[in-house]
Amino acid sequence: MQRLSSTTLGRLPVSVRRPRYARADVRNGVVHLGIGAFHRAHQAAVFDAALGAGDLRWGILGVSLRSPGVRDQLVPQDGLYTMLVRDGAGEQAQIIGAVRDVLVAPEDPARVIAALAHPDTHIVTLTVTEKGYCIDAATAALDRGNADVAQDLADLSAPRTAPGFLVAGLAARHAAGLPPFTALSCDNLPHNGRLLRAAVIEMARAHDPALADWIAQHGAFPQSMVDRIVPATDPRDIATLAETTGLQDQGLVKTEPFLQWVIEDRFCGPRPDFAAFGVQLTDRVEPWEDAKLRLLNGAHSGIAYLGGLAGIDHVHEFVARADGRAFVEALWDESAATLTPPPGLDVAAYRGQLMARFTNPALAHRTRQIAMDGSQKLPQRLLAPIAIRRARGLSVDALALGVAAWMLWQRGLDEAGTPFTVDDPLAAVTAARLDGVTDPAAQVAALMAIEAIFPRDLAEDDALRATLTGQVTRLARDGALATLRALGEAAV
Ligand code: NAI
Ligand code: CS2
Repeated sequence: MQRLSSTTLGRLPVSVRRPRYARADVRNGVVHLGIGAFHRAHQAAVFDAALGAGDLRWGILGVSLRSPGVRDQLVPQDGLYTMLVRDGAGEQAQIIGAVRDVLVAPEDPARVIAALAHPDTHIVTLTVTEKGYCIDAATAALDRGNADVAQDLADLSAPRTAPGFLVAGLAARHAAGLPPFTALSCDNLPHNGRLLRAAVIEMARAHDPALADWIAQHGAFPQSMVDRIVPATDPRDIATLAETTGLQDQGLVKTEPFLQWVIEDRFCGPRPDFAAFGVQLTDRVEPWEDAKLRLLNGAHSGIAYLGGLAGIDHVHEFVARADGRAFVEALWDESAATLTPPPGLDVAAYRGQLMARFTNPALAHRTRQIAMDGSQKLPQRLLAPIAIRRARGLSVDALALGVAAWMLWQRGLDEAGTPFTVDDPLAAVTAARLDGVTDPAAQVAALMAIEAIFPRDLAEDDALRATLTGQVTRLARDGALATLRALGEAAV
């Protein structure tokens, strides 16, 4: 079967929306690091809208810092792919034309640096996952134990990390007398812009203090809150689309109608008229970030570990259960009390909207996908609200149950006894801590002592340790579903 491409595009059914702008005239104003599914269904859709409105500066050069997978999906298709927007009732297909090329950094790092240093490049967006920022959570500085970071600190001729590439690109711009680009983090990290800025300046300072000062003075690293649920594409999604269109699209992404992007309006160069495409520009992103990370993502992580242990494969199946919904609502009651909602956010309405989004069966969002990289996600999603509540003497039963389920998950065994690989950059650390430890109290203590995950206040909190030990004991003995039921009964 033929692939989707510029030459086959015309064969698609008329119902499929497609680029109406002259792709040949588009310039690459954006370099994107980490071209996974999320970028293609979120930022790329917004830049595509800017192109569609006639501002042809915002084509995207995608970069994979790791594998060639997305390049091999998109380049034979001239960068074109389908964005399938699904709610329970139906599906809308749109061809996104904003991505014009994809580079694989390890194959040709010099080309990536040249792209970053190109005069047309104004914005560098990133979705490199939480671990891609290479920050040691315990010190808030670059993780010098990471071999790729050590390599980039020593030599930037062929960078390996996202901060390394940004510094190499900025150094080339500085040398050429060009202004810096705006580096715009789109990962689910609190203060993502501030973290990225600190990582880049630390990396630059190791090479050239004058460069670090130039970046600090002239560069821009806006915070941004990003939201759209984009589950990993399933091969069956590709097969089903091919049956209806007659073309194979290996770059397909599927998502929900909802899209939110809140950006701190601090760019050091040109940007699209974001507000015209539904993006919120503000001077305070943190309250939006906190609400999203603690409510949406906090619930997601709780669902992922409890559901994963119980053999519930998808988010919508978890919230279809009365006890699953009750758990999510209990977690939200706890987390919502820790928020200072931004003007314009009605938390009750937001919660209702989130539950409706979780219920969307057409997304088939896998609990296993969300369970990945828990060590990087727990702090901002569950531990931050726990710390606030503990400091105020408030209960943390639902939030802690999410953490307890994560603790059991580290054993790599679900309740049916099926082993799985714990997919996490700290998996070897958690495995070593749990090695030979069978007593729940000792397991909880061993995991709470990991400084890169648990802040000291929490690690030394005896009452929290007791709560977690009780929950781990119960989860291991009765299973996740019975534990959830008990939580619901206790709340009545
Ligand atoms: P994905 O698995 O499709 O893509 C992940 C990308 O990150 C790939 O390009 C991969 O090569 C790169 N990457 C992974 N580890 C890296 C590292 N250590 N250094 C550099 N690059 C690395 O995942 P997806 O769905 O695109 O999500 C990526 C990130 O986007 C998430 O971690 C999250 O922070 C953010 N996000 C995702 C949402 C979603 O629903 N999928 C929604 C909101 C934010
Ligand atoms: C999810 C998020 O994979 C995960 O950890 O919680 O990627 C979630 O889908 C997005 O943040 C929604 O915006």
